[in-house]
Amino acid sequence: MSVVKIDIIGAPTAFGQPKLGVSLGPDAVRFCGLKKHLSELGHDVADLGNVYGSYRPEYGTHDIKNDEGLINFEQVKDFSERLASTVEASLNRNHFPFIVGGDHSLSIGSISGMANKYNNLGVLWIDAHGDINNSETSPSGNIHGMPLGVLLGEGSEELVNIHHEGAKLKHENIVLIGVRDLDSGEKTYIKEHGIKCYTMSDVERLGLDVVITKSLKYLQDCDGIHLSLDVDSLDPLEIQGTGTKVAGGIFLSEMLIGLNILSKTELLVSADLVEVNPLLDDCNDTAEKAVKIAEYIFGQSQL
Ligand code: NNH
Ligand code: MN
Ligand code: MN
Ligand code: MN
Repeated sequence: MSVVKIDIIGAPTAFGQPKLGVSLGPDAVRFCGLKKHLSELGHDVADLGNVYGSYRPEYGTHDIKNDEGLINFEQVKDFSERLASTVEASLNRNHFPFIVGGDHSLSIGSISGMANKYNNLGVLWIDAHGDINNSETSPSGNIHGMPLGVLLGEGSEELVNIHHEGAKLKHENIVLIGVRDLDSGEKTYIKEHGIKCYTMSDVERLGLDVVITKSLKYLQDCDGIHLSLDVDSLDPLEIQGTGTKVAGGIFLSEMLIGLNILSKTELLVSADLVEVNPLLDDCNDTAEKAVKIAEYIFGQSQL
């Protein structure tokens, strides 16, 4: 990619899932030299620090369910509003918002913050999971399993209407990559709406580089592309520090080859890197790998 002004935005939320520690993800990634490594690629990098909502994630509150069965609904809503405003302000300065999480519910906020500027935003969702549940289909009540559902206008109206009213994404502008653990309601939803989906078998068959190339072609008429990368897309043999590991994932070497292709498109305008949980990790190894991933998103290559 050409040189960009990257705004690192820490999103230390943990309310979308039950495991403590994921709110430490942004700092764990910073400790591995995120800003320095991205600057070395020639980009102009600012670290905007962390976005905080009115609730502290250190104190587990995982017993608060609203009447739709959503866990920590108020906390997620509050955090999403604040993150959306920070992301929108970054875009208004023509910067590249790079949101480091934090659990994946943060994408409700990050992508909602994109929606005023981009009304035809494409999304690459690299994840072991679909994250396309809603209050009706979710087996858990955990909002980190619902961001795409919310952004497509499904389920809780209050979450759907965050930052501005209505759905922020179109079904035909989403590509799921690396999925291998879908709930039954998610499978039905994906099929019914014809959502583009490269499962882990597709990735194994085609290679991630080909999958990314095809995805970019599919999204070529979008006005921008947002990458949302959940580190649980990677194989648990290589990634310890994340809350919901699923066997049979993408290996880091292959991820970097795929991201190298992605980094070449000028359509890429924003990204989330989520679900790094240092309390589940082995000596901050996952955060180290997250920095490698970030470098490749922003154009690192072996030559
Ligand atoms: N699909 C499950 C749920 O909705 C798990 C989601 N977990 C994730 N998503 N880590 O990326 O509860
Ligand atoms: Mn480096
Ligand atoms: Mn996810
Ligand atoms: Mn996941």
